[in-house]
Amino acid sequence: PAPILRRDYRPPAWRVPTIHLDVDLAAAETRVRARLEVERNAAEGALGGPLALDGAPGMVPSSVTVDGHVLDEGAWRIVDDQLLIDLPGAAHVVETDIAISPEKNTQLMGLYASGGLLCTQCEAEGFRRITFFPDRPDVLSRYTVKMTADRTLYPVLLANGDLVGEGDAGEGRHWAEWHDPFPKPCYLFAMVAGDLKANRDSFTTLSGRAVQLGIWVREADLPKTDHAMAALKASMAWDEQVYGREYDLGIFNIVAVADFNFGAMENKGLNIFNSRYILADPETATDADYDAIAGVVAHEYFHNWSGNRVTCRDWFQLSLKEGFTVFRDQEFSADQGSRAVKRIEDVRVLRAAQFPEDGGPLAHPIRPDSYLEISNFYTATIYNKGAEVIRMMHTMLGAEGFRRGTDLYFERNDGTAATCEDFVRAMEDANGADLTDFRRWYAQAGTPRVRATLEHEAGTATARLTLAQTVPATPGQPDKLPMPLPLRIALFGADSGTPIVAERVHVLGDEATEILFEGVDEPPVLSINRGFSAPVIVETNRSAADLAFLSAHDDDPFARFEAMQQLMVDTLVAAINGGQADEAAVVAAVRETLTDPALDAAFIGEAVLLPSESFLGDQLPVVDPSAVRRARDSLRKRLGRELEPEWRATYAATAANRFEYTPTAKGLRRLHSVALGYLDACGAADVPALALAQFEGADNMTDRQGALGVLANGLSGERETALAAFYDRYRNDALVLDKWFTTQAIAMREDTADAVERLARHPDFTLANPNRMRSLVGAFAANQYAFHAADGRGYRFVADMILAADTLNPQSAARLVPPLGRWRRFEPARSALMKAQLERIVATPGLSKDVFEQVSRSLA
Ligand code: B3K
Ligand code: ZN
Repeated sequence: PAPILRRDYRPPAWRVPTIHLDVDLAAAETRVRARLEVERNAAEGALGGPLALDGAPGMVPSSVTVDGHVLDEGAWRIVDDQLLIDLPGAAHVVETDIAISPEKNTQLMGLYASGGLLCTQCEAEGFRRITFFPDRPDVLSRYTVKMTADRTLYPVLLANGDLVGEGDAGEGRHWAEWHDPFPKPCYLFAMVAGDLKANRDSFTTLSGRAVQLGIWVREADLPKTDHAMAALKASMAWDEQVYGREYDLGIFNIVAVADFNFGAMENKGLNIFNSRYILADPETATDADYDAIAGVVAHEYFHNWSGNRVTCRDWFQLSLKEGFTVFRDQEFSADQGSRAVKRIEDVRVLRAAQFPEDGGPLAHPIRPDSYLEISNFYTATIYNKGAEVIRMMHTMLGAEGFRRGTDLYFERNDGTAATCEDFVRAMEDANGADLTDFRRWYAQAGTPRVRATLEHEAGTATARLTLAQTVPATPGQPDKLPMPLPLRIALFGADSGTPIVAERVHVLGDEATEILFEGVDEPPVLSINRGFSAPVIVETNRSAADLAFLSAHDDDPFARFEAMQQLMVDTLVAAINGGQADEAAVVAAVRETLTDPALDAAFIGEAVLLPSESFLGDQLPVVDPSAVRRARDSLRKRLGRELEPEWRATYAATAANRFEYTPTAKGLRRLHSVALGYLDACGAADVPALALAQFEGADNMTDRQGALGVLANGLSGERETALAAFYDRYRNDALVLDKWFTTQAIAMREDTADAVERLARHPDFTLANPNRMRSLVGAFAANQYAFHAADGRGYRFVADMILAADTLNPQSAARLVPPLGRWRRFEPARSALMKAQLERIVATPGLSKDVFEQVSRSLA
């Protein structure tokens, strides 16, 4: 298949200002009659030719009508899944009629069945699986949708916008008609039919309009919707306060479904969610789940402006809505809880998912230049690096300047399909700024490296900071230009322990620069990229002593965390390379953090954790997962042993009372389980019993899962007791059962690969449900040591799963490819085994475009 290129963009030949859908819903067969008012696009550069309506493979209309006349079969044709109709005039009414089968739809794109529900997912190109339509985001239409269905099976009928009519349809059926006054691209269309109950609430907007809110779930799940509702209302208020953006319809509905390809979808006025991002109560959801729910609810809500009111011209502009909206949800969450801990978590995600992508065969700029299958580009680069690029503009322009920029962006582009360029230009115009070179962030892939060297001259009391950046070559982009990046920098006095140069933002625009600091009369310690102001890798000439100092004294909590991480990384990398590793410095620094009364538990719980095995692997030119495991394990045990009294004291001091969902209580729970993990590492004989007691006595899932995770890594009899008890207790709760699979897939044990192969044959395992698939296979592929079992059976297993899943759900299957795609990073034996599996996959006949694209790029 030929790739789609960004530079080939042309405005559409035809516009579709209005569409009426008449949908007769049933799981086996649904009939869709569409009435499109089309007009030739007069815009400059627009395509010419016949009306081309996208469809899916095998789709054939049972009739096509133009201006009320049924066309003969010869008057329309299907070419490459498009319905082509030659139209004589400039405006016509085109009607099509088609039957589709939701229950046979295993891809979960278009209209599909999930449990007893019928629901839709259209982004990016799912609408063409429902009806013939120009399925591209720059065709905006007003939708009227009439749904008819069996009243008993589907008592609730929902679509976008406002309910404009409903009634009886005879023979046990009923109908509802919805109208959405806002023109929208078809990827934002949604429709749900099912036996659902609503948690109802309301929100009064800034200008005093009342909005009816509904979160629709199965009746039994209603008690688990309060947290999502609170998050929705908080998001609505936050977007008014921080961005001046008000909700614009009278109704805002959310529906939770069990089978969903990703997190959630921002359909206008009718968000559809993976149930894992809605349902929560203390018994079944962890604190991390609660936080993720609030973040995703906010994200989808914020899309109402950044995505829906202003949408994307084409899919190459995806980061326009996704990067910006991730930035918005990150800031929302930071404002709701601990800003420092939120930033630490976000940087962890960036480093775990985006940096490896940017350094591997799938690297692409946040505004890509080509794709085969757009579903493959919903990546950490588009989302998370995209958010970092927005954040850098926020840092450089300041909060007020940034707000002026977004105001202008919304004002200029409201109701249109815009580009990344429109966003940057609004930032420039609102601030009189020049972002010419900054635009390279949209065009160039690869994580920049910044080398920072600080030299002190005691005689002249000066310090000289040399900064140099390089942007590595990535596939298709051998040569790069420097990219302007804002670095927050401060200096601390090593003797006085206080700041000696206050924080400033330096925008490194060139390849190299020098900054001179005067009046530096004691040895300075460099604090740089504070708050992770730029998404780059910073290398410095700081000693272990400097890093230990910063981990105890920096006044930026993120920088404190970062100094500790760097100290740990330096120590572990030295150990992996068989060199001199200063473990004692790490032990001392962890002790200091652990016992610092000024620090809160949530922060401590993050700071004392060792970097993950995969992150350590990313620091090495060639990865030997066994060497990484050995070094990390040895340091973990030493931290456990040498600080045993401190871990015991911490464990006791963080013991919870009754469950509360507050930042303080969350932090205590986090540190409690971290302390248990270190006690386990020290090998104390009472730990399995302690963990089992925590497991059994817990009144919340965070404590219970924390204890289970510790037990699952070990060999004790308590391990089997707890895993069996967990299964018995939650076997009927799919979201919790996912945790049971994941806990075993991420276990740090020698036999994890065996266990995972066994679990794939468990009666509760299925590839048909994306959450379940990810809970086992995705989690396993992220367990570096287990996935990279030296005999290659982890690779074979994941390749088998990719091939099996591809016949059902290509989008989900393709998401399992990147761990294998990292084959060039591993020692030769493993590397060859990984490559052989990719070659096996690509040689398989009948592969989807999704998997083909990811595997062939990985091998290129
Ligand atoms: N916009 C959707 C993602 C759609 C993914 C399609 N493969 C959810 C989100 O980012 O909010
Ligand atoms: Zn999004």
